[in-house]
Amino acid sequence: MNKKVKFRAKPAILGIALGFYSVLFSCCRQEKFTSFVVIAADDSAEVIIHKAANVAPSARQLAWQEMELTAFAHFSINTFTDREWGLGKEDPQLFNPSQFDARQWAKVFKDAGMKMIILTAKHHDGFCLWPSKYTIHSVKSSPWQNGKGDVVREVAEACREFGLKLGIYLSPWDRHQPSYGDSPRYNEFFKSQLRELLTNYGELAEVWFDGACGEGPNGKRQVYDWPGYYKVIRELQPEAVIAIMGPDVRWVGTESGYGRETEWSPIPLGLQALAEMPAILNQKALDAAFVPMDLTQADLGGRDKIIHASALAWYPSEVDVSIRPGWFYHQSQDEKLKSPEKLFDIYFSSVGRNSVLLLNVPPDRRGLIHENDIRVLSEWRKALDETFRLNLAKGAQAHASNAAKGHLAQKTIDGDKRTYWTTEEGNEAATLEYRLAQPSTFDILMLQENIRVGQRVERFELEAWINGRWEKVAEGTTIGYKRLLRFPATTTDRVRLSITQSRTNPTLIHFGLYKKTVF
Ligand code: FUL
Repeated sequence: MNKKVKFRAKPAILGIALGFYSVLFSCCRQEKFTSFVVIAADDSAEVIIHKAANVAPSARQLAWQEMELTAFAHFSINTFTDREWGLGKEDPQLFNPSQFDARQWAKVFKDAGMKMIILTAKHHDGFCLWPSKYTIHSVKSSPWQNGKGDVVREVAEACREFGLKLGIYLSPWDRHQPSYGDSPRYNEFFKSQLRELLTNYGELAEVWFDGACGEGPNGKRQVYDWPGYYKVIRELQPEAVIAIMGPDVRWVGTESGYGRETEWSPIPLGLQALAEMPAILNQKALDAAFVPMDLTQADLGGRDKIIHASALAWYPSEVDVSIRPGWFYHQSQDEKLKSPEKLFDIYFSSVGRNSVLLLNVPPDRRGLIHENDIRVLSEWRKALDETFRLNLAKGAQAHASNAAKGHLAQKTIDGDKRTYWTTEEGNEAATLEYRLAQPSTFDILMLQENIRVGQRVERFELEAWINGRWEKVAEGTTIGYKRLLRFPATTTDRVRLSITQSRTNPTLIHFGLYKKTVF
């Protein structure tokens, strides 16, 4: 259902005429703009590959990536009508959680290791979880807290108290708002709502835009002003990433929880009228030219893709999936939750495949996270903690076939995220050998590139010294921020990692070997 929405929205969005960059963003920090590069018509394949290897995340993209695990909270009028998509005609009187407690949500998510809560401030039905000045279709027309309540405020405060970041989902598609479909008027309304959310609730780390775009009550089709929306966000919340229908974070392309085996963060970008633009030197220019597009193919950033690109941008993947069959809470699904094992598998296929996992856990009609969801989350967390408690490569003697000055192989196991191994210029293939302190049994490999300088590794393999010879135990293509591979349990005191292909000199922050103790 959801996937369809994203596709259905596409043609309308692709048709949007984007404005050019005329207004300066006073808030934009002056830093080297490396998250975007233009490919010139006469660039050789070699030049293009080198350019791709040096595209790096912006500061807000890096902070976002490092969160790894984030929570989605779908909670709204749908929670009380048992629907997934409201019609926009629901009576606000229905919204009345009996024991609403945002602190309980925050504690549950914090305990599960999540770093942010993204709340559905407004879903497609238009009902607002905050008392917006621009509509009465909100919590203020509900009996909850006698119409004086504000879900967004309570979640924001709980996030601050528990050290979590806050994100908002604001659906551009609004089935309630009469001006929807009257494009300029609705766009003004939408931007006013955005401003309320971006000014009144403290710092936001992510703004999540779905692409759904239905027909308005007036029979007219709404044309969204994406560059105008981005501008409001950059002005008011410069640290927030704009996700899905935005230029900072990309939808992985499925809601199954399973990302790609080969997942590139630098990918070709569709840009509006690139040829007409003098240059893209900063974020505001990129925002103005960005065109949301369909990014669901198997490999988005391989050599065959970048060679034909006109521009490349750091555009990392987010995996959104629900712990339950639906996005909203339905009592009928209380026994249909994903198991801790399933979530464990999803973790390897999202965080372990260079993506951020956005796991939806919908609060129930009481306004609490249901006991069954808490049980699954805590068993899942326990399994992750036990599995990754001990890096069996720690304390090993590490040696690389080539290392740049100050970047020895030992840096991959020193537990310090600021230090890393890399090779001298011109060395794109290399081998790292680890002599473990004692023979150990492991079945998981964890690798992390130093994405601050870009994503580079294209192929690698892990071998173990068994019965006097090297045996291949695992292999992969991309690494990126984090790559996890599972393989049959292997016992040895000597392993070697070969990076057989890289776009320029490879880097590695972390090399880890772990043993799964559960499931
Ligand atoms: C979709 C929406 O239509 C769903 O209801 C849900 O909010 C999901 C995360 O995005 O496209």
